[in-house]
Amino acid sequence: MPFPNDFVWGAAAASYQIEGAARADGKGPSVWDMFCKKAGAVFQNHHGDVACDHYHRYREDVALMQQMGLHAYRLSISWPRIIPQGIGPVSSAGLAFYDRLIDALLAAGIEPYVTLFHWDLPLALYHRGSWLNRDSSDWFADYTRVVVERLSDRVKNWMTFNEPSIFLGMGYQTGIHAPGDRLRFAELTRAAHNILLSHGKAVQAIRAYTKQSCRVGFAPAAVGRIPHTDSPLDIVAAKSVMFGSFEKSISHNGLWLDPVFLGEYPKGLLDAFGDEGPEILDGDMTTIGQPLDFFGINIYAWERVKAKADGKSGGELVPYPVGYPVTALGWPVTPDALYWGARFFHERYRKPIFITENGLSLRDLVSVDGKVHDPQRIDFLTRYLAALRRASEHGADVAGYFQWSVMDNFEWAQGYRERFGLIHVDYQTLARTVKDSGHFYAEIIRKNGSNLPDLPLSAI
Ligand code: IFM
Repeated sequence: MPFPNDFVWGAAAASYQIEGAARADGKGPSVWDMFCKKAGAVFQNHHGDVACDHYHRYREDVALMQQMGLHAYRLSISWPRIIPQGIGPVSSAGLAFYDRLIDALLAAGIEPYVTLFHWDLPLALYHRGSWLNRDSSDWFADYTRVVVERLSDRVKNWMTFNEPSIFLGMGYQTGIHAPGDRLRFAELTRAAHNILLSHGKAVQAIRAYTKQSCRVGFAPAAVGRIPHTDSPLDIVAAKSVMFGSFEKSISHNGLWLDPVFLGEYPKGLLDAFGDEGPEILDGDMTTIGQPLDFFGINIYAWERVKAKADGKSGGELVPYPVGYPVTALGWPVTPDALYWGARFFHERYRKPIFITENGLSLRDLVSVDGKVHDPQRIDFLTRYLAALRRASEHGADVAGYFQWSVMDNFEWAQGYRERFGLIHVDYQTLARTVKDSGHFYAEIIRKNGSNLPDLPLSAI
């Protein structure tokens, strides 16, 4: 069976990872501009000052997207490009860039899917306490209003946050990402609650200021588990790890997904937090639980679990065997994560599912024939998309897929070492080359996935 006729085939990227032009046209600094200046914080001290120079080369990039036949492009807006100090004066030059980009996309027949926050917090707001400050939700709602007032005559699909559990965990708990903090647990739950409030207020702002009917979603990462077999016991074990088994962790799905889609934190999670949980004021959960139109989810590598031998709830980890395929980053290749992810999240939250990110890093290079041969990415796409199609056949409402990433880019603390793109970028010359996988993806799009092999789950 093919994908649904209106299935959205897309690719994604994010502002700091590709735009460059870090100080152009009055853009303010972000926490990432600051973090990259700390010696040793990023691989070989790489930074996003130039990145792919998408800010100046967006026309060429949009033309390549069009050649690949993308239906949609998921971009993020740089908050400090729009409001250099995070609050206060708005930069018309910053808004004008996104005007140009969106106009170019629409002229190429590509639908923009806009994420409002993909990690480049204005540095000035970090100095005001960032997400620890409850006012952050008003700052974010105000920024959202400015963007929506300007772009919503053309943008019909919005997402608030990208992977809040990751930017909070890596930026404020382990300090591996910007801003490089290591907060106490109670501060982390306070920040999480403020991020969720920011999400809710942004959804309200989008609905209040949009100039046309639009769809609003969220693009979290999630804790995901693949059942070791499709036996009911292993399936229950996987779900129990994902949605029950509460522990004192800021990654738990109960912290990020249940409040947004079900309007409450699970009691078991608040119990696990004890007196280190967030302060919840009257009305907060209603604000956070604003109705959404779709469930976006970023899925890469998931662990595998089986039912516990003693029959207790939760699951037992089944390690991947020696020699199991991994990407350049060492992430296991686990295509059936797309199958179970689409099914589990659809069953629990009852919203159309968009895979808002999925992809892999490889050590790609331009060969002597001038092409970029990346058979492993082709194999990855084949397996993951075959699994996603099976989820759709088995009843999950799968509405779209965004490959991460449309082009090689700045992979945060890993700098430019990791190449995730369908398009290769030469960081010396900034030349772009569509990889073999980009041509392959174009063919999948053209055929709406009917050229994918019919792989049984066990063979994926
Ligand atoms: O590059 C990142 C992206 O910014 C967020 N999701 C995961 C990708 C690969 O690590």
